[in-house]
Amino acid sequence: MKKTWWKESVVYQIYPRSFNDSNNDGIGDIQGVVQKLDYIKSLGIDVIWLCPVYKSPNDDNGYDIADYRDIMSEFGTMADFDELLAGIHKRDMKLVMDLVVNHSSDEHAWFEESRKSKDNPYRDYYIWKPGQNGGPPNNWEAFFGGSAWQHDTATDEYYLHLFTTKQPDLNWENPKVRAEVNDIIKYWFDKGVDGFRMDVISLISKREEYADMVSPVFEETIAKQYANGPRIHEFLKEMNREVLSKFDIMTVGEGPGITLEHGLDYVGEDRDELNMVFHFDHMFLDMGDGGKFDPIPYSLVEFKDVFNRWDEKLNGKGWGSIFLGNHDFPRMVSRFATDGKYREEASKLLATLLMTMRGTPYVYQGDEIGMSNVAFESTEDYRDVETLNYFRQLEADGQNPQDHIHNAHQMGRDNARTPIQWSDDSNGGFSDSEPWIKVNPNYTEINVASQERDKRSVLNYFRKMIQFRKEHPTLVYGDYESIENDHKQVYAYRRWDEENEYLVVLNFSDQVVDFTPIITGLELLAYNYDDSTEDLLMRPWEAKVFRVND
Ligand code: TEU
Ligand code: CA
Repeated sequence: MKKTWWKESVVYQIYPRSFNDSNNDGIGDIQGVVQKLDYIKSLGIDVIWLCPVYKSPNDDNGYDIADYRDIMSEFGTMADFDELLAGIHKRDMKLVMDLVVNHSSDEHAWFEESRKSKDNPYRDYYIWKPGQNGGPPNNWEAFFGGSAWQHDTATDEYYLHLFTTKQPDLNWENPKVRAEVNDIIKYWFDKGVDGFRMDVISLISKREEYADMVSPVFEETIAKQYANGPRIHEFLKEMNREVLSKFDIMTVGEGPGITLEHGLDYVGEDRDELNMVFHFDHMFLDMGDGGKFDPIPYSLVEFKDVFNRWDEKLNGKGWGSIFLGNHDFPRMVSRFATDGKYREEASKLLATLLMTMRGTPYVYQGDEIGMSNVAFESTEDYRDVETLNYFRQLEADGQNPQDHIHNAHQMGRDNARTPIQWSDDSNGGFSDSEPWIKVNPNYTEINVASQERDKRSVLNYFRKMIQFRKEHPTLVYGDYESIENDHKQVYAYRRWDEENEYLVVLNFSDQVVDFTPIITGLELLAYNYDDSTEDLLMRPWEAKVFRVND
């Protein structure tokens, strides 16, 4: 595979609203990130992915953009942004922005024009349809509940919004829209930005027949009717040709519906589309037919299968991204491991996984200190529009949302959006004022300051493993093969090239497991307990990385 910087990088994702508040108004901001650049650098991070900081009315925390060339006033100014970018580059890191162009805000000037009249020059920037039988044009549902169509009185037509009513979908069939998007991308590249994470890019090409949803399972509707539309690859190739290919940047497309079947179409090295995608195969394992708030159990074997199948599919042909959490999902340690007695060991085990797989690792803010899910007592404490819509829907169905709050505890997006726990000061050192969302009460126990002082902390283990990946390039480019696939507690895999071979053994359980693979000549290089031995009697959530000598 071609060698390039973004394959060798470790990415750190910042959700700015929850990262660090520099002016004590309770909301994280750009200067808050500037203040922490040395901290991020100290982790060994190469690339920062910054979630949206553009002007936005914040219906979906910045994923509803009102001006693609301006900064959200709560976050600061363009001068703050320029300072941030310079500070990142000065430290030899790169900055990737979020590109949210499946939809804009309904407060974007384009939409304000578009809704005025049927012959407005911006009408075709969005997707408008007449109603049918006194209702919406079809039965499509939005990701966050309710119809995906909103009636607008000015012209008595409906507009499509796959997310909230304040996130109207852009009409990519219109070449003017595509040219606008290319201009936006170019604007940020000209400023020196190093790439884009592309929000729900899998959804931009619509199936023009707008046929009714047939499956009661939303995940199937996404895959068959919303995602991977007929012109998606034409659009991405055009974007690549017009702008992406002219800069030394990285791209990672996010996408519900990007399954194994479609992955390579987006990232194949011969495709000239995107560098990487975030697929959701492991992120949807614990979701039942009713979606995220209908959680179901899953097994380690299924989890391993996802990674195995994707690695095999991309092998030699395209590059993967390795992530276990982001701002849309629960905390990785609570979800894929355990946040009980073994929370620290488990966080370190997941760090070991992230840094030893093939593909670019993405670390979500706070995971480097082992932050865990939060269980707010009251529905009033929740802020995320998806969770709030879920509560509203329950109420509309005659139920008491409070009786279902455990689903928000387990699956809600706010789990990942509580403020970063910098210290045991009030509000976790995030802000002097009351934060926009409550701090996880465990900040007195889990915080950056105390972990800085403890050389055995999760934080220092993350640093060590990031360093470890860099010292062993075989972990970046080498082959991957999982062994003992049917083992229910242990995830073990080999990584190798012509010169080196490694074996990674991860005990995903609360039990001691006697794991005896057929491999000999093992030399222990890294481990997550304070001391360790070469044997494979794996303690709970123990992780070991060996060199395999022949
Ligand atoms: O997320 C897209 C997406 O598919 C998520 O909505 C995810 O499926 C959901 O959280 C799981 O229930 C992106 C952004 O990451 C998210 O924050 C935005 O809300 C969304 O797009 C709309 O822009
Ligand atoms: Ca602030």
